[in-house]
Amino acid sequence: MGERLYEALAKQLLDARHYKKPITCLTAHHPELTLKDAYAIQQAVIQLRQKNGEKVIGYKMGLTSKVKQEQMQIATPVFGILTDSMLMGDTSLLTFNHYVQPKAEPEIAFMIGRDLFGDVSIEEALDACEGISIAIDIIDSSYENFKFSLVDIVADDCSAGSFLLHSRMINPHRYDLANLGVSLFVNDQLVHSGSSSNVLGHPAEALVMLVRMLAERNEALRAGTVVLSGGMTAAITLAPGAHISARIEHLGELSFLVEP
Ligand code: OOG
Ligand code: MG
Repeated sequence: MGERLYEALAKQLLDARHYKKPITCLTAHHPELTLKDAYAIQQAVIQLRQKNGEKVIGYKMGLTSKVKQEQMQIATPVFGILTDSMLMGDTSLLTFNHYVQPKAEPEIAFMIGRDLFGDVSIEEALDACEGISIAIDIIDSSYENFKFSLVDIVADDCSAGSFLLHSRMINPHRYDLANLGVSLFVNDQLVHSGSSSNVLGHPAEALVMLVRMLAERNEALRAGTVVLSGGMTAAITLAPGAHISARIEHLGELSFLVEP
């Protein structure tokens, strides 16, 4: 596999998002693609975004909980890369036609205050955090019907669409994060509930796992980046006019409106 093919496939993925025209999975045409190729295509997607002026600000972990793994039928945790254009501002109004097929899921965000590298414990990972907050991951997919294989999802930057962060950061040691109640509401109706323990037994395990995955490429997780834990409930499909809100015990509530 060469750089040229990675870039051509990355362009197809970004065009699908841009023109709101989902494509068939890359692996349907290129069954030979490996997971390593998939991360290289993801890199190419990010490089194209950077050429458009976007800046990398963090990472998202994906498929870190059983509920998400079962919903997507893929049991391997993965990571994607977040850019500044994905961070939703304070308006909390989501423009539906900016997305192909958006969905939302509650997550925990970790704000990294010190570089992390290699094998770290949960305690070391949390010590390196400046703060944590409740987040909502707005996933979107370049693929028809939001259906894909492991290789396809990694190439598509882990379905990164947008994300919301609560402005209130909490000291990561203030509460035991292992078992916080999580709820997701649509128009004030409870749709999904779960626990922070759904993410790998403890949400900071997602951070530990990311640091290990980056170390395999000889990269550190840098201070100043933000990391999303991965969804703690199944995702919900967004429809125009829907009011979505997520609550995590102790961390607060975050909500947005899908433009009618
Ligand atoms: C894959 C992205 C996974 C998560 O939190 O598990 C993800 C998908 O469900 O489209 O963001
Ligand atoms: Mg997610």
